[in-house]
Amino acid sequence: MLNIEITVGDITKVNVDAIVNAANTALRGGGGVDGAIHRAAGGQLIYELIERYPDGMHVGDAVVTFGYELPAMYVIHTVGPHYMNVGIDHEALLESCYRRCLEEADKLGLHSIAFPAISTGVYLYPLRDATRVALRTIREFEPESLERAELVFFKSEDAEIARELMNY
Ligand code: AR6
Repeated sequence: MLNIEITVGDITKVNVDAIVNAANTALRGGGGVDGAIHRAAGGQLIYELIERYPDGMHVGDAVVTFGYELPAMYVIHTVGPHYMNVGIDHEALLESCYRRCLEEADKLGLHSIAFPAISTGVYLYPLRDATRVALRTIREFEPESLERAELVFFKSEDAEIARELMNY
C-alpha cells in the first residue's frame, strides 16, 4: 500500500519523481495549478505537449511529459471533471484521474508522486468529496514501484479537511 502524505504548499516546488497537473482537454496550459506548472517548467513543456498530444486528451485520462525546469523529472497531466457539467459521472471520472496517474507513474518505475486537489478549483468539485475520492483511489491502488503519494494543498484549510478524512 502507498504511503500517503498531506502537505500545504506550491506543487511546483515539491521534490518528487512526478507531479500531477490538473489540466484541460486542450493540453495547452491554463490558470490555477496548470498555469503555475507551465511557468515553473518553462517553455519546453508546451512544445512537448503540442508535439506528442496534438489532439489533447480526454477527461479522466493521464499523459506524461518531462518536467524540464521543475524539481520533478515528470509531469503527469490529467483532466478532472467539471462539476457543473451534467450527464457525466463526476465521481467515476475523478477516480479515473487518480488511478490513471498512479498507473502511468508505476509504468515508469517511479517511487513518488504528488497530486494537487484535481477539479476543486475552477472546476468546482467540492473539496471534501473530491478528497474522499482521492484517498480511496490511492489506498486501493496496488503499486509495483510507487512508494509514496503526496497530496499537496494550496490552502491550509483544505489540508486540514484532508487530514480529518485521512483518519476515517
Ligand atoms: N500548487 C498546488 N495546488 C494549487 C496550486 C499550486 N501552485 N495552484 C492552485 N492550486 P485548479 P481544476 C490548487 O483551478 O479545478 C486550469 O485553468 C487550487 O487551490 O488549478 O482542476 C486548467 O487549465 C485547487 O484546490 O484546477 C483547467 O482549465 C486545485 O489546485 C482548469 O483550471 C485545483 O484548482 C482545471 O480546473
